[in-house]
This record gives sequence, structure tokens and C-alpha cells, in this order.
Amino acid sequence: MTINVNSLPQVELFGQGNVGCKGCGAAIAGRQAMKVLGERTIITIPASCMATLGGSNTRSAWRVPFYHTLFECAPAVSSGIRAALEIQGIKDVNVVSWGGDAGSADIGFQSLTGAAERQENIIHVLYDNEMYMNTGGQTGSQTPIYAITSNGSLGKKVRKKNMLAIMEAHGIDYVASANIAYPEDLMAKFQKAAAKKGFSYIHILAPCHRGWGIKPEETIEVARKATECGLWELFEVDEGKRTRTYEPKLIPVADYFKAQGRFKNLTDEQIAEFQKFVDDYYGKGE
Ligand SMILES: Cc1ncc(C[n+]2csc(CCOP(=O)(O)OP(=O)(O)O)c2C)c(N)n1
Repeated sequence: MTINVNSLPQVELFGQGNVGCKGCGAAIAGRQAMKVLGERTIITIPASCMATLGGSNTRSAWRVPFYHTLFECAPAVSSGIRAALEIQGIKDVNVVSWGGDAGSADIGFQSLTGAAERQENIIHVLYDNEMYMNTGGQTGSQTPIYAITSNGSLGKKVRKKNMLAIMEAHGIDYVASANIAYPEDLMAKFQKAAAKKGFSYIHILAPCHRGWGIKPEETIEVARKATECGLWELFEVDEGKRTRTYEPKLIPVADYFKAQGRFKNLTDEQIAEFQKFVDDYYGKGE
């Protein structure tokens, strides 16, 4: 699984002219994915930052057909598009639903789980900024424990729901985590997903500097720390076979947390809890 960045097309199918915030992780993810998905792609996006920052109608930053769906139903709309393509005998189009964490793991979950169960020939992307950013940064199921949000000033009390495990449990063709700080890894995963005949799920860590309390120019750096400290593992489950696609350096988790305002209340004991989890997971614990 290798991507040669020098051989990528120069054309930008998403990104130019988008009205996202400076350093928007979601927009970076979109640009990277479109480099490999190519122009024979149809995108559906539920209510979210990504649905709005790409513009609309004749002022869209997408150079492929793009549908802004209701919050609950992007994978259902993608399923319908796939059926319409099938009826017309069109087989060379990638159909991609592109949801935020709320549009995928919370309010959009019923249509996602349904499409995955039916093994629809689509790719669903969860771009994860770990909050409901388009409405001001509220807590959702993908918000990590202890993170401060706009409606949770004391920090979240329960853990992040493990969407990768949930999607893997559907027995779909392809499940992968990705991170905008590792574009070659991310693009290789989209290439694999596009080649599948059934359902693929790609979960991308895509920080939002406003919600995370970082500077816009730190988006990539902080995203990279998430993987290097071991908290955002890069892996894939390709037709049941699980592979870690990148070996992290295992920097201290404190380097990741201390870079972000949303974790400013984290105590040393809480940081130690996370460090123990990572150490145990990577087999370095006592
Ligand atoms: C049924 C419904 N409920 C609430 C909303 C308001 N709404 C629009 S976007 C959004 C949050 C989206 O969060 P997420 O999916 O995480 O994407 P992000 O905005 O973070 O990119 C909400 C609550 C809506 N459009 N429709």
C-alpha cells in the first residue's frame, strides 16, 4: 500500500475557494481524499461544517457532484445514488458519504448502520473533530473523556464511543482509521476502499482549532501528536485482516494533551491514566 505523492494529479477536486476556517482539518481531509478518489465521484454530506464550507449550487468548492443531505441520512442518500447508478449500468463511480462525528456516530448513526448492514457499495467517511463544531462545539459521543466543550465546561464525564470497533463489528469489507497528518497513509486507504465492492468506513482524525483550543497553524502538528503518542492508532481491517499501518514513536501522551486548551483542566493523575492505557495497549506496561 504505497502512494507516491509526486504522481498525484495536480487538479484540485476539493479545497480551492472553500470558506472553512484557516487550518480547518476537515477541509484538509477532503482535499487529500479527492486526490485519489478522482472526478468519477459523488459526495453526500450531512449537516456539518463540511457541508457548508464547500459552498453550494454554482459557488461550490467541490469539482464533483455534491449533495448536502439532512443530518440523519447521508449513507441512505448514498445508497439511493448507488442504486440509481446500477440501474443505468454505471459502474465506475465512487459514492462517498462524508459525515462529521455527529452526522456519523450520533444523529446519523441509524442510516450508517443500515447501509453497512446492507453492504452497500459506498464509502462512509467520519471526519472527526470530536465535537459538534458547526453549531458551536458541543459534546458528542466522539468527544474524549475530560475534554471541555461549549456545553461542558467541566469536561466530558464518559469515554469516547469506539466507532471503529462498532463498524468493524458490521463485518464490512474495509474499516480504517486515518489522520490528516499522514496523507500518504490516508490516501492509500481511500484507494483500497474505492476498489471494494461492498461497504468501506474510514475514520479520519481532523482537528478543529477552535474546538481544540490550538492555533490554526498547529492543526497538523497536534493531529500528528495524537498518533505519535499512541492515542490515535493508524490501522485497517481489510476483509477481516487487521494491520497497524504505522508504528508510532510513543511520545508521552502529556505532549498531546498539554498542546490543547480543551484539556487544560486535566490533572496529572488523569494524564497518567491515559499513559497507562497506551503503555498497556502497546505492550510497554509493567
Ligand atoms: C435534525 C437536525 N438537528 C440539528 C441540526 C443542527 N446542526 C447542524 S450541523 C450540527 C453539528 C454537526 O456536527 P458534526 O457532525 O460533528 O460536524 P461538524 O460540524 O463538527 O463538522 C448540528 C447540531 C440539524 N441541521 N438538523
